[in-house]
Amino acid sequence: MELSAINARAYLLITSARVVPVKSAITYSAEVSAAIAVGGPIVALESTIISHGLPHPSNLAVAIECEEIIRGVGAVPATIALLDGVIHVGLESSHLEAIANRKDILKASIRDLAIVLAQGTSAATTVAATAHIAAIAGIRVFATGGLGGVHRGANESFDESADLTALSGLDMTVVCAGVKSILDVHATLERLETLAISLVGYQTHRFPGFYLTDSGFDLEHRVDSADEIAAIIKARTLIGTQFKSLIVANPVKKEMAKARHDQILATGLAKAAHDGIDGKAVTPYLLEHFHSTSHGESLAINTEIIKANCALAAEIALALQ
Ligand code: PSU
Ligand code: MN
Repeated sequence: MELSAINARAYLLITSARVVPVKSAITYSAEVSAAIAVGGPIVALESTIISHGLPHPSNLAVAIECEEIIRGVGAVPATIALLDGVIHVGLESSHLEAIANRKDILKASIRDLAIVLAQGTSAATTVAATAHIAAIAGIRVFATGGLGGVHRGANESFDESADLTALSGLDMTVVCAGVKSILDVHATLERLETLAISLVGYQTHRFPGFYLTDSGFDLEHRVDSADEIAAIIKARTLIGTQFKSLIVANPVKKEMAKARHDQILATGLAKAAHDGIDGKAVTPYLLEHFHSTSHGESLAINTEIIKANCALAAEIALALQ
């Protein structure tokens, strides 16, 4: 048996020893189950970016385009979400429409998954929850826009995304454009180090800042090709560090003007504080502020980011074959 299959199984056993399946196991889309059957390349995609990260109605078009890009490279997209109490790995078009359009879609992190399942409700999955489900399904490559991280003022609010702790315990390679500047980037980098999450820059030595190609922080490691990343993923299993995720930071090509970015961010943070936005509402609130204030510029950049990350993740999944 291949090592990755053993790892996926071990993870499933640990999980099932503690959690009693409530309503159903995972439901796979036709193309994902076909790919699993032959061990083909699969890329996991999160759904919170669709329901809570991108404005309606562009969200559905972007989600469809991302899946098409992955297919174009020769891999299979597996967008993950919970619909009416069922875990889906790979969404058929009606499911994708439901996530993009329905008003009752919750934002689920790992701790919410069992509750959503048991109560038969519907939720999009964050990076943390998506990576958790993808790992159970044996998928090891995941594309997203930006990771969650340590929020500004976290020394008082304690607001640190569960994305970080989740990724510190999963065999996953996550392609992202760094973390958004809405966060405390320096603190996030420190937490990634503490949590032993590997971090490489794709064709860069600088940590990307989502809307900006450079967040202002150096990266120790740079890679230049999908093959190089695949070699790192394989080396992880040799040294037993595969259960700490690998983050591939892929900077956006055409960034937002820095002054404009900083101004929108400052007004967004002030508005969020004034409106008393707290907890899991903070990230969607600030993203929405960027989208409405920049008159489409942040949406265009966000779209470019996720498309580029999907393409690179698909290349990595292929290189792992
Ligand atoms: N970054 C984006 N768009 C998003 C998110 C992050 O560019 O929609 C979402 C992801 O699903 C991520 C989540 O896992 O926000 C983090 O939320 P929180 O800060 O509440 O953990
Ligand atoms: Mn939070």
